[in-house]
This record gives sequence, structure tokens and C-alpha cells, in this order.
Amino acid sequence: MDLRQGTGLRKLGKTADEFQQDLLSNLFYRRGTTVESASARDAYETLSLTVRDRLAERRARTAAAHYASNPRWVYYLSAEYLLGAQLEQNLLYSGTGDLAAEAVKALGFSLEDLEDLDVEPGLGNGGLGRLAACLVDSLATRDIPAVGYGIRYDLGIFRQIITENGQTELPDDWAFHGNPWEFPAPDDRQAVGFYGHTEPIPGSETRKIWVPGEIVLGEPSHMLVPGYGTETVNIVRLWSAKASEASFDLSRFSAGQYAEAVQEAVRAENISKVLYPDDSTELGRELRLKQQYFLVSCSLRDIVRRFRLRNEGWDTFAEKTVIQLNDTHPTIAIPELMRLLVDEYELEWDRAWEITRKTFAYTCHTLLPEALETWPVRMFEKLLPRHLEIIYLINMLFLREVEARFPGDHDRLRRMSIIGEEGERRVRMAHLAVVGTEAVNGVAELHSKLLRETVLDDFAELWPAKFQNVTNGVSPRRFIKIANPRLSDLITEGLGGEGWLRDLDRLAELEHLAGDASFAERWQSIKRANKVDLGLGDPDSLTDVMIKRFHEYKRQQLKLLHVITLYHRIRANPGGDWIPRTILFAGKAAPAYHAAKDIIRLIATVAARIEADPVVSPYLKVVFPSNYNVTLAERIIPAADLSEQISLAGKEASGTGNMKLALNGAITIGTLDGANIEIRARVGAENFFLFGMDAYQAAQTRINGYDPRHFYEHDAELRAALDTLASGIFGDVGHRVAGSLLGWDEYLTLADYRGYIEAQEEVERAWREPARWTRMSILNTAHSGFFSADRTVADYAARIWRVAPVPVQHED
Ligand code: AZC
Repeated sequence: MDLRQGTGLRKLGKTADEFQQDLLSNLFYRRGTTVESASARDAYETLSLTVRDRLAERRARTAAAHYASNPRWVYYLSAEYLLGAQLEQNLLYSGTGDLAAEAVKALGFSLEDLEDLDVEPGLGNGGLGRLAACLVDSLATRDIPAVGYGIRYDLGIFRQIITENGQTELPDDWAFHGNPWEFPAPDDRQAVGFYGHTEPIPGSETRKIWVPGEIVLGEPSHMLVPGYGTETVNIVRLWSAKASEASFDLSRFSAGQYAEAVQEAVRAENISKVLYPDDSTELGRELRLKQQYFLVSCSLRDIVRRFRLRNEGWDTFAEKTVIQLNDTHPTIAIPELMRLLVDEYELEWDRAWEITRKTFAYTCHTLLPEALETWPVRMFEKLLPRHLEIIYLINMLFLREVEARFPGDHDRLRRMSIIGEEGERRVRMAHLAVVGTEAVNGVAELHSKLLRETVLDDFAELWPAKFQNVTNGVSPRRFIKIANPRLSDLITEGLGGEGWLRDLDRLAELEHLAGDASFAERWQSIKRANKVDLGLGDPDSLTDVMIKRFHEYKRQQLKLLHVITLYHRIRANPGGDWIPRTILFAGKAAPAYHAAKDIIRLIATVAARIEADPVVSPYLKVVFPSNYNVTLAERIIPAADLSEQISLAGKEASGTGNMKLALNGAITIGTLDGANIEIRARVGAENFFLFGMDAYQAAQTRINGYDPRHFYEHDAELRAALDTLASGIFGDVGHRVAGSLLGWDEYLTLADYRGYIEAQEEVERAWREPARWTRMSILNTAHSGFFSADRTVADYAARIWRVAPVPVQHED
């Protein structure tokens, strides 16, 4: 089908001349300026639009193919997306990089200048948000009909500034200059209710009328998500909260009460104002729950609308629809779909429940009990009164099922109930998510196993078949091809083509080249060149990176103890044969997470101290660039020699930075935690620096009564490191961190210290043999093909979603 038929549009050109024509025409007609007066921003916006036009054409063909085949759809519901910068990716995926580079020259700019203006939408906090972005990329690459739903936060994750005083947070007005990549779709607006009360419907036991006390509009816009090496272009649809016209109080405004006049409107629009920077603060909890319901309500109505385009009734809804819940944040979708089906579409409860359960699947991303969301019943009652009633009914029927299976086991009922009765009554979202879905998965083998054995053990006993594992993966396009062009070229040359970018297992063929001296030499010089580009330390030093959110379980404090140990060793023997190291930390801490912010501040202080020390600084440099985000990750990862994955075993669900680093030839030093285990199994134990307790030993250590002082007393070097921290030279913050380690040490840092130091000594032995190190590095890349998000999506598609690809025709 020719989508331009009847529109009078011409085909977009494929030659450099035609591309340039389109660019100039966009500059003139859409940006309203001319070549002579075009600023860099004009050029950036215009180039983005010109690239977007090409994707829009593919998008139209994709929509037509999807419409024609009325397929089963995947809807990914996620409160977070960390999409990364768009221009470079879209140039790559649309195959217009060379044309664009030529064309922008005519405007007097280079592509690099313009890429610097491309601001990433920071609509997520960390791993979970970036995973969502990698999965939508791979869904499109695998031609799976899918929509990602999310919130278009006005302010994304805060901009971080690091000084010796630690982290400062500034608002991230990411779309301040506009966002050329999105299409608003005001016609698909939805109305979302909050508060109010419910009224019975005479003659019906299950149906109710909900009369909301507040109505907010959700206005969607979408970003294009092209597949790589295929025609498919899917979308991520993001909702913005808009006040309804009625919420503006014209009479107050006329009376000069300007603030009061807009008060209600401001309150409504606050819903999509800012991304929650934390999952555990007490502040603004109601607003957070409002955001969750806002996302869910808008998205479900949109999903139903889309279903109705080609289908009637409800018989085929669950067959045509699978909704993946990215963690518990969108779990209110379960009672919301029940509400739509029972109250609005008048289905019988049992039938509605059958449809609902079949439609949803839930991915859990944590093992930390404090990260499992619960909401006070009292808050639910006020904000979502009808949903609470529905949850009660779901819970009653569920507990009846449990009682039938385990008669008289009251303790089990209490443990499994969707309503927690300890202290203030709360709704346990993870329980609701398990009860209301067909499949539940963890994100790495160990994580899925621990979910079954600990956090969700009662549920796994009741429904063993429901529990699955789908190990995370990352986009090889963004994290190798775009982030590391030099290495990509070498791999392409070594493998005789670019096929590996869609079939990452092919990297295994690099194994044959690991012994080839000239290949190894080029491999090494690429790493060096990437370090020069990064510009954060001596390119000949061992570049040792720990890049991730700051959290005590991830144990940046363990790395810090290593830094201080090195500092002491060098000072004790200044003439020693020390290996120069650049230790790079990057990452944000939740603004209200004081212990994590203390660790950041302490690192910054120690870094300055080392820098000022003429004895130590030639060998040891600690750097902490500000504002870690996807863009910065893309610069650091290609330059890394050593990848720090040192969480306490049993705490990190998976990790995905570990995969990105291994793919780029960094060697991991890590514990048997999350996906580290699977990385080590694939790259080989000899190409991985292992240390520390495993998850069972860690749990046992706690049970046996852990005493951090024991380690302090029996390890002189550890004692010296902690004494230095506590000595006052690093101020109060050193005191506090040392105090918390010696007092309780929640994450068993001291118990793993000696093992970690020894593993670092092994790192240095390997580093002293460049040929061995390079071989290890090549083998890490060669055997990390499994960690492609394309494989992750294939796993979900086969085992959880049961969806098939729908190919999109090439343009003729
Ligand atoms: C993270 C996990 O901590 C990390 O181990 C995992 O790799 C990642 O999800 C993707 O599965 N969890 C979060 O980021 N969680 C939240 C609430 O942000």
C-alpha cells in the first residue's frame, strides 16, 4: 500500500541532494528561518525533523501492517523510560547518518556540534527505566507489535552536580527548548478520575458507580521507536496531565486573585510535573500514587480504544492483548481493568477476572523488602475508593482459594493477603500483581530463584508454573555500535559484516581472533583511544569504573575502603612498583537517602585529598564526573578496563551495567550476585575476578549474628582504613560512614573486604601481563552475546507473551 496515495506527498529522497533539499525545506517551512540566519539550534531541530520524517514514513507503514493483521499486541506499562539521546540513534536506525553529515555542512555545522544539543529525556531513575528503553528497542527490532506507555514528566531525573560537598540536585527541564522527536496526539486525550465516592447499583452485587471528585485530563504524545535493520517503527506513548477548562476560575482571575484562580489547574498538572527521584521517601506519597493511577487509567483506555478498532466484544481481548507491568508501579491496572469491565462494560465478575488475569504479566525488579511497594489503605480509600473495594473483593476470593488449598493455615492467609495488617493496614502491590497476572518473572536466574524461595515463596508454592525467569539484556546498538564506534568497526571487520548487531551471539566468533597478536594490539589501542576521548585520567592507567545508582547494597563504600587501602600502601612504600589506576565513580543518590549522599560526599573528599598528595597522586586518581546519565554512560563504558559489580550477594536483582561493560571488553570484579553469575558462566571463570560470600552464605552470616567489629579487630589493613575515615581528616561525613560500618554494616561490607582486596591483587597481576589482559577482554566481549535485549525480548515473546512478529513491507 502506498500511504502517500491521495495525500499528494512525494516520496522522501534517498540521495544526499534530496536529503539536503528536505533539510532546507524543513528549515524554511517548519523552523521559519533561512540558511543565512540558521543557528546551531535551528540546524539541530531541522535535522531532527528531517530524520523524523523518514521514520514517520516507516511508522505509517508499520501502523498499516498492524491494522491489517489485527495481531496480538504487547503493551509495556512503565513509570520510567531512560531513552537516551535520540538523534544519533535515529540517524543510525534510519540509515541517514552519512546523508545528514553531508547536508548539515551546507548549514555550516558538523554533526557532532548538533549531537551536543540533543538532550536525553531523563524519564527514569536507573536500571528499571533503562531496561524499559532497551526492551522497546528490541521489540521493534524483532517486529513485535508493541506500544510502551509512560508518563511525560516535565522534569526528569534531577541534574546532579558533584563538588567536595557532595551531591547537589537541580531540576531537569529536559524539554526546555522543545522536543523535536515527539508527536502530540491531543485527539486521544483521556479523562482520569480521582477521589469521590461510590454508589451501589440496585440489583447488582458487584457493580458500583464511582463518582470521582476530581477529573484530570491525560494528553498523549509519542516518540518513535524504530527497529534496527527492519522496517518496523513502534511508539512509546507518554501522558501529560492537563487541567480541564473548568478548573480555571475565571471569576477569581477577574477579581485579581491570580494564584487562587489557577490553583486547581496547577494541582492537576502537578501529576506529571516531576519524576519521583526515590522509591522510599515518605514525601509526596499520594502524588506518587496519583501518578501511577494516571498512567494506568489513560493507558488502559487507550488500549481498549485500539482493541476496538478491529475487534468487537470481549471474547478476544485477552487473546489480542498482553500487558506487561514493569515492576509494581503500574499494578493498579489490575483493579482498573476490573472496574472498566465490571462497572462500565457490565461483564460478570468471574468473566472479567478471567480476562484480567490472562491479560497481565508482572516483572519484579528487586529483592529488597523496602522496595516492595505498599500503600496505606486509608490513602487508597480517599484517592481511589472504588479500586479499594475491588481489591477487597479480589482478596476475599483469593484468600478463599488459599484456604481451600491449605485449610486452617491462618498464618499463611495473613502472610499472603493483599492487605497487610501489621500496624497501619496497607495494600501490598506485589501481592496484587502476583494474584492478578498470568506470569511473574524475575530478571536474572538467581533473582528469580530467590523470589521463589524467599520474598514470594508462598505464592510460588501455590502457583509454581506462574513463576519464570527472563534474564535482562541491553541494546547492542546503543551500547556498542553508537557508544563504541571504533570497537564496532573492528568487530565488523573481524566477523566480516554487521550481522552481529542483530544477532549478538555471533560475537562468539571473535574467540578465534583472541590469539591473533595484531587483532589484540588493535583491540588494546581502541581501549586506549576511548580513554583519551573520555579525558578523565591517564589513558595508560587501569581504568576502574563503578557506575550505577548509589545505594548501600551496591557497596560503593567497599570500593572506597579499597581506595583508602591503596592510598595507605602507596604512602607506606612510595618507591613501590605501583600500577597507576584511575578510579571512576559515577551515579546519583536519591535526594532523601542521606547515607548514600554521605558516601558520595566522602568519595569526593577523598578524591581531593589524593589529588593533593604528591606521593600518591602519580599512581592513584579518583574521579567523579557529575550527572551520570545514559549519555555519560555511553562515554565511560567504552573506556573501562575493570567493571565493579560488588553488591552484597542476594541484593542486586540483575544489573545491566555489568552486561554493557562486559560487552565492551571490561573485565568484571564481582560477587555471585544478579546477572554477574550468568556473565561469569559465559565468559569463563578465568576471565572474571570473583570474590565474596554467595547469597546463602550472606544470609547465614546475618542469622549467625554478624559482628563487623570482629573483622575490624582481626584485619590490620581494614582497621587502618576505617581509622583513617573516622580520624576526622574527612570531617563528620567520614565519621558517620565509619560509624555505620562498624556499628551495624547492613550489607556485610567488612566481611567481604579481605576477599575483595585479594581479588584486586589478582586484577593487578593480570594487568601486568598485557597480552593476558587483552585476551580476557576480547573473550568477555566474545561471550556476552547472550546479554542482548533482543534475546531478552525473544524469551518474553516465546514464554510469557506468546506473540509472533508482524513483518512490515519495504517501500518499493
Ligand atoms: C533495577 C535493579 O536494581 C537492577 O538490579 C536491575 O538490573 C534493573 O532494575 C532492571 O531489571 N531496579 C530498579 O531500577 N528499581 C527501581 C524501582 O528503580
